[in-house]
Amino acid sequence: MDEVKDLAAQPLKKRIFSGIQPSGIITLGNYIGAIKNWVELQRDYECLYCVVDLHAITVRQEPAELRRRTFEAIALYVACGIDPEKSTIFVQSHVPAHAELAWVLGCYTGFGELSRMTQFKDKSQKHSDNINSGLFTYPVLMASDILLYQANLVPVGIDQKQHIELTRDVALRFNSVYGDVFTIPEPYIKETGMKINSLTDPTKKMSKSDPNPSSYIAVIENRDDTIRKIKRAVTDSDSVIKHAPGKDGINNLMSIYSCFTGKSFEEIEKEFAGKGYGDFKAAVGETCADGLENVRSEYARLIKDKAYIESIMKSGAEKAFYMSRKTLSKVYKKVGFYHV
Ligand code: ATP
Ligand code: LTN
Repeated sequence: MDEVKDLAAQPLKKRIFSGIQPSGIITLGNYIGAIKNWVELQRDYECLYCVVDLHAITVRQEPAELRRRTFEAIALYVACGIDPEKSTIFVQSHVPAHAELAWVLGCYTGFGELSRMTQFKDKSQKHSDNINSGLFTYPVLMASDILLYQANLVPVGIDQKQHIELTRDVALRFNSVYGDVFTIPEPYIKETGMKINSLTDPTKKMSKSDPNPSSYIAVIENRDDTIRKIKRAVTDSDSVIKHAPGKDGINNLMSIYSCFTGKSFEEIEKEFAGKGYGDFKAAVGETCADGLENVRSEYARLIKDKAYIESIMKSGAEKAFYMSRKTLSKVYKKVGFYHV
C-alpha cells in the first residue's frame, strides 16, 4: 500500500497544477498569462487544470451564472488546446479533499501572513460590503490545491506570485514538523504576458470581474468587438510606438502583440517606425482576433456538446479524487487523526 502511495507522490514526469476562477468571462489576460502556457507545458509535464469554483464564491456569485460559467470554462480549456487525454481537467468542488486539506493547512498559516496578501487587500477594498473570512483564507485553499497533487510547477500570472510564496512557506513549515509530506512548488511566470492590463485603465490588471466589458477582451467574444475595443484602448497623448516607462497603454498593446507574434519590443518598434497609433491599434486588433480565431470556432462547437464536456468533468474528477486522497490520508496520519 505504501509503495502505491509513493508512486503517486513521485510521478515520472514533473507535475503541474493551475486553475482559473469561474468568476466572469475568461479574458485575454487569463489566456496569455495562464492558459496559453498550460497548453505548451502539457508536452513535458503531467498536468492538472482546474476550474476553481470554491475560490469564486469568496465574492458573491449568482448561482445559475456560476454553474454556467463553470461549464463554459471547461469547454474553453479544451477549445484552447488542453487535451483531456493528456491532462486532468476538473472542477474543484467535485474533489472534496481541497476543502479538507485547506482546514488542516489553515491551522499552519499565520493571521499576519494572510494579512499581507495584496489580493486580499485589493478585493476587500472592492467588496467592502462583503469582507468574508473566505476572502481572507483564500490563499490557504490555493495552497491546498497545489500541495494536494504534489505539484512541482504552478503556471500563473505575476499577480499570483505572492500566493505561491505563501504556499511554499506553509509547505516548508509543515514538512519541518512532519517530514517530507509536500513537494515544494515553484511558480512558472513568463516575462512577456505575465500582466496584461485593462484597456480602459492600463495602470490596472485586466480582470474578468471588471464591470466594464470594454476593459477586457473576452477570449470568446466576436472578432469585431475585439478590434473595436483595441481601437478604443486608452493610450497616452504622444504617438510614437515605443516601449517606455509611463506609456502604459502602448506598453500593454505591445505586450499583447508580442505574445501573438513572438516579436520582441525592438522588432515591433521597427515595424511601426513612422506610423501612428491608428495603424498600430488596427494591427494589434487584427492579430489578436486572428490568434483567437481557432479557439473561438472550437469553443462554438464544444459548447453544444454537453455530454462530452460533462464526461471530461467526470473522468477528471475521478483521477483527481484518487490522487488527492493519497496526500490527504498521509496528512491525516501525520497530524495524528485516528484511522479505523
Ligand atoms: P477576478 O477578476 O475574478 O479576480 P482574474 O481575471 O484576475 O479574476 P483569476 O481567475 O484570478 O482571474 O486568474 C486566473 C489566472 O490568470 C491566474 O494565473 C492569473 O495570474 C492569470 N491572470 C489573470 N489576469 C491576468 C492578467 N491580466 N494578465 C496576466 N495573467 C492574468
Ligand atoms: N488564485 C488564483 C486561482 C487559483 C490557482 C490555484 C492558481 C486557485 N487555486 C492553484 C494556481 C494554482 C487566481 O488566479 N486568483
